[in-house]
Amino acid sequence: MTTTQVRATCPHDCPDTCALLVTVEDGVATEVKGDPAHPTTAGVLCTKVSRYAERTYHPERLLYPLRRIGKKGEGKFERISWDEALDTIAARLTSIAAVAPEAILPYSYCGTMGLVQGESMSARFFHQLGASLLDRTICASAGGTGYRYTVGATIGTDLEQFQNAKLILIWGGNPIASNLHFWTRAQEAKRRGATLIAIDPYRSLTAEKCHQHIALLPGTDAALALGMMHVLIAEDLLDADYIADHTLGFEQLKLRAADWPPERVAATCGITADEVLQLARLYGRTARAGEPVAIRANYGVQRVRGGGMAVRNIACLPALVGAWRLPAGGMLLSSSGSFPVRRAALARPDLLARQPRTINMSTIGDDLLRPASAAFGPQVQAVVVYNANPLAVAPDSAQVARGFAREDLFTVVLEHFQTDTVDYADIVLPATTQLEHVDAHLAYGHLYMMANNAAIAPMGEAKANTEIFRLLAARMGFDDPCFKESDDALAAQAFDAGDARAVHVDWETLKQKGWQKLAMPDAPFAAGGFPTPSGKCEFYSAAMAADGLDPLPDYIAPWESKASNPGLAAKYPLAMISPPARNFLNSTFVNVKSLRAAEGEPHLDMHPDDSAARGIVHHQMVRIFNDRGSFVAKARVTDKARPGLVVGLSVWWKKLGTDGKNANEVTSQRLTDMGRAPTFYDTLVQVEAAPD
Ligand SMILES: Nc1nc2c(c(=O)[nH]1)N[C@H]1C(S)=C(S)[C@@H](COP(=O)(O)OP(=O)(O)OC[C@H]3O[C@@H](n4cnc5c(=O)[nH]c(N)nc54)[C@H](O)[C@@H]3O)O[C@H]1N2
Ligand SMILES: Nc1nc2c(c(=O)[nH]1)N[C@H]1C(S)=C(S)[C@@H](COP(=O)(O)OP(=O)(O)OC[C@H]3O[C@@H](n4cnc5c(=O)[nH]c(N)nc54)[C@H](O)[C@@H]3O)O[C@H]1N2
Ligand code: SF4
Ligand SMILES: [Mo]
Repeated sequence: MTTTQVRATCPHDCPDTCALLVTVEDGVATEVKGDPAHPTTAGVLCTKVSRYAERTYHPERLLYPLRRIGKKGEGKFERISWDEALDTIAARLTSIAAVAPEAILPYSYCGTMGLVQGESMSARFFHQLGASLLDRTICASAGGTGYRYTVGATIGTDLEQFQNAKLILIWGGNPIASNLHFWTRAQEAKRRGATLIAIDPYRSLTAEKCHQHIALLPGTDAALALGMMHVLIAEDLLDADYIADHTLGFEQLKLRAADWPPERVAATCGITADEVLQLARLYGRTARAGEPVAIRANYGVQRVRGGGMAVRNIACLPALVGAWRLPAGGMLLSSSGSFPVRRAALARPDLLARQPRTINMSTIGDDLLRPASAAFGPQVQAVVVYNANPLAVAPDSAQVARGFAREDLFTVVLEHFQTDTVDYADIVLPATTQLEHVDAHLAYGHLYMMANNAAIAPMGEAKANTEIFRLLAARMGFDDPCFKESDDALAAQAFDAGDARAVHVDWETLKQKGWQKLAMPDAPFAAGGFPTPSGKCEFYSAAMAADGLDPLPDYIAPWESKASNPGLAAKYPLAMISPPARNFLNSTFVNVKSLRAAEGEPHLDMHPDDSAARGIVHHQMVRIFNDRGSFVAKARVTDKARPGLVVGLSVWWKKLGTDGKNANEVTSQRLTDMGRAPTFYDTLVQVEAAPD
């Protein structure tokens, strides 16, 4: 027997991007574990990816190309050859492109975060074709935009510093579920005497283990941050030198913050004025004492109408108290902007003959149903889905299903499994998993460039995304040499080795070592140097003004809340959020039995006051509904949900849910203030006993 150990990288959409060691015995991956030598992975994987071999060898893996024989959505297919599949797709795309290439739409997100299996060969293919561009907004674009306006780039506190912080605000994140290797560091900080505070409408697994939990109403974080600014300024808990040297617009900010005394904030956020006051004081005084104060802001705050502004306001706080001076101070939203990635070399936008229109992935439901018009352009006639499961994850799911059910729409899906989206495909192509292909990765929660080696041969007739697009390009007569590049050649272009941050590591070395930390200063903004237009942390942003936004921190109320839309709230009085379940990764892993068993079934957590008012008891089946749709889940009566809030951990495959539906039946296609992102956690619903 030959046993080898292969260096790999977790491909999932998770900030931790763990270094993996895959044990391969006679060509079979027998164990996937965390690399003990990789500083942030430290030999530990989450439960999900410890099961990666189980997922890879799952008996329901798609192993052959398929053609639909049933109705759309029914999920009935027959096996066909690769030749037939590729010929069918090439013929159909060619004939659509002959009339209107923009009628073709790629739909992809982060099923793999790999730079190679993500937007490299696929992007080249769609650029050459002249297809519509996709605005990839479904996750992080609101917060990312708000952070960039303020700080300049998604660069923040190094994960490897958080154990040294004295105070950590875990703001809109549930790291025990979604950022495990940050949580390890937060716990170490706690052992060393740090205070941990969770800011979250829900008593998540994480909030439960923090010293304090501030359970504000969803979508009101921007007001809480303004209230903190108010107190910091009123009580002079500021770093005047840092403000003078490294920020822009303090005088205007002062006037704005004056409008937000703790009492007003308390009323807006549904918390007490004392909570606002004490939070600001602890933050300001700890910094004043020369101790590191850190904010781990996560994406929970930005899935609401004012999500961009919320992140922007939070991002002003570290500069006010000079927290950036210390390596363990400051803020981390995402570290992705630290990486010198050569996106254009990978995606080759220069192949575009002209600039096509852009379609927002977060409004795919409406856009698939939109007729041709001067404003919209041609009707969408073909969708090619890879690395994504829009039927389950996109908002306003019933509308998404109506779109994909269009008989005249040609749908191709590249997948590992027969997801809800695959059920609507005309042609299904079996894709390789991370164990079967090569890739290069950045991370959004740490600072290591990562390499993934193929550990095993492709399963069945599965092919890598890159190979599929290479083959399609050849069939369609795309003769630019870039369509012949191998995955290794693509991976070798992923990072700019000439950039000092990339420490000149070449791909061969990275592949062998598995990972390489970027050369970044310990405290990125200790001496200012913000990558904003002014070079300062911008409390006042001229760029925001130019983009039609309030240039100062502001509060933008949710689309759907008691305060902002009392008419709607009279009908649908409960705010619903649907954050990630611990054992799933978005909708990935829902079909892995052991992990689904750990989640049980779709639940809805609701406060005892809200259940009592509706005569609902613990473990009763309930129907959650609004004007957009409904889904059924099992009620859990618990004070983890604050009164007025219901929580349905997500994202379930619809067909593995209780009634063939999931939480996205009730979420809306309305977008955020910045970044054109979805507002998953900005949803009013009503709950009733489910009919038998
Ligand atoms: N196990 C697991 N891990 C994951 C994922 C997964 O599905 N499962 N998904 C991955 C992906 S793609 C992402 S983007 C990240 C997301 O993970 P996070 O960035 O942690 O964000 P969310 O999980 O959306 O929300 C985290 C917390 O925010 C709270 N929250 C909801 N609304 C608000 C609000 O208005 N204000 C505040 N302050 N808090 C709010 C929720 O109750 C939840 O506890 O996790 C990644 N990691
Ligand atoms: N209600 C609600 N909805 C949400 C969220 C929420 O919190 N609540 N979170 C949102 C967020 S943050 C995100 S990021 C999105 C995530 O949405 P998606 O990016 O669509 O994530 P997944 O649902 O995990 O689907 C990814 C699919 O890609 C496939 N895949 C993985 N690797 C490969 C590969 O190499 N090749 C191919 N062809 N396929 C591959 C997987 O099998 C999986 O089915 O969901 C969003 N939807
Ligand atoms: S999902 Fe996240 S925590 Fe789990 S192995 Fe992957 S990167 Fe690590
Ligand atoms: Mo995400």
